Amino acid sequence: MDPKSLYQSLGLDADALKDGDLAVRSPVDGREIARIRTDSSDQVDAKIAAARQAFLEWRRIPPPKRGELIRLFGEELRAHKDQLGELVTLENAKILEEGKGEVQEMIDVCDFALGLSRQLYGLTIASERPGHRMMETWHPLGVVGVITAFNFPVAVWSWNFALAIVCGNTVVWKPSEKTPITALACAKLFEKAAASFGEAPEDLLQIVVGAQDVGEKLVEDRRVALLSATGSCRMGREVSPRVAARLGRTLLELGGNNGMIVAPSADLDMAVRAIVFAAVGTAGQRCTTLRRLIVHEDVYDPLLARLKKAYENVPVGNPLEAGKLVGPLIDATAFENMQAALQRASAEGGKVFGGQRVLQSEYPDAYYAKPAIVEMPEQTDTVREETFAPILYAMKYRAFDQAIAVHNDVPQGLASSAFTNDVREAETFMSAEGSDCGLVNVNIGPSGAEIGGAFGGEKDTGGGRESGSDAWKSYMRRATNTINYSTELPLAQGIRFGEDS
Ligand code: UN1
Repeated sequence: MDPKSLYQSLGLDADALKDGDLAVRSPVDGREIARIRTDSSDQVDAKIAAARQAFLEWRRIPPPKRGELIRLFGEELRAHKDQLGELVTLENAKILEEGKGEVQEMIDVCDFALGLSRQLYGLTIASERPGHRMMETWHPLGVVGVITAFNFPVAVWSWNFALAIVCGNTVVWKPSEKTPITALACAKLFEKAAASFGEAPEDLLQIVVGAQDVGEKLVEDRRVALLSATGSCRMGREVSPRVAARLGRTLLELGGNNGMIVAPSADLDMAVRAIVFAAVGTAGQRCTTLRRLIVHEDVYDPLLARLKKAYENVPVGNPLEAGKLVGPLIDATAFENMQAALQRASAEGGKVFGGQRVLQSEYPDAYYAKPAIVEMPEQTDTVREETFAPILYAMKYRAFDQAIAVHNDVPQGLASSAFTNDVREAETFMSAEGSDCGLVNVNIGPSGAEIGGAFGGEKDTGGGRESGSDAWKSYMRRATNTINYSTELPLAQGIRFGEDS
């Protein structure tokens, strides 16, 4: 579909997307596809105020009813899955299959949040005092600020949004300035859902468009009760202390440097498929992308030979065309960073396979690259760094505990996996002495997590958890209630205060 028809099919006013100050280019071919209006400081301020006002109303709506609004939003997403998926591809250049997969991830989290809206359970607690009862109640926080990255322009927002809304919050969303159109399309679909819901206050969702200064407004504003931010470790290091200084809450999803251990007992057919999907999928631009391969010396040569063959044949090209598995990098800077990392790795003794720019004459303003494998003599500083590109560093190991040590010897701690059919190795990898990551997989790759689990990681990855399990608790505040239904007033810890003993 041409961009204009695509915008219209999602309810966007195509003409209004022409006169803004922010030029949006499609990484598919580098062409300008829209001009979006950015928000001034005053506008951001007004949007936060509007979201705060809407919160005062929304928090009164019973959670299962709030779930109904998310159910309706999920229906809009189902009805527009193909169009929104295509817009994701146009704006971010992941292949269509993955663009639609991202929308499916949104639908899944809406279903999850709907169920959750009837399960915001608190504990009841045995009181030490007679005639007393204790319990926990969970209440909404207020305005949740959500800052998202270009690589999952809509799914990661939806994990935050669907949960935040059923928990009774309102949301101010700052999408990446590289992918604002998909955000505006999501807002339109949500508007439709809110219209059929009928009782939603306006301003439950506010979108703020702009660069770092807009994000900083959310960071500094005390009305933003929780700031959920996805991006680089560098960004997290800037954001976290500033929100902490105003004693606000953060939920951080930062960089990953995800590894896989391949043991001698591994099913190599499965391992090859898992590695290729996890390392080259989304052109290596997932935070869960496989970046480090730690292979037992007995299977290293056959595995590497098979991987190189697969890499040679992987179809790189226009992500809107059927049959392509790897689209371009997001922009020139991403390509330059990739080349610089390959050069550094090579200077550190790495043998580079692939990695060169392709399709340059066809797409002079887009950055298609062959995915690269770099065979490293050891884990060097370059390997310890996350480069957001399809580079897979391969290293050998001899003993499993050494493989775990190498695996954990990076600053980040997001996703990890081991391919092994040895139950001792598998269980050790998942034990306290094993992987130090937030996502620890056996016989599947590190990427492509389902929404039902809590998503996030440790160390420089920031410690946040989003999406499934009990991640909803980050979007609520807990009140501990003690109720006295007796006619006495006993004090806890048996204290007697001014009474005759
Ligand atoms: C991200 O790259 O920011 O597990 C999120 C995955 C996807 C989400 C990735 N479900 O790869």
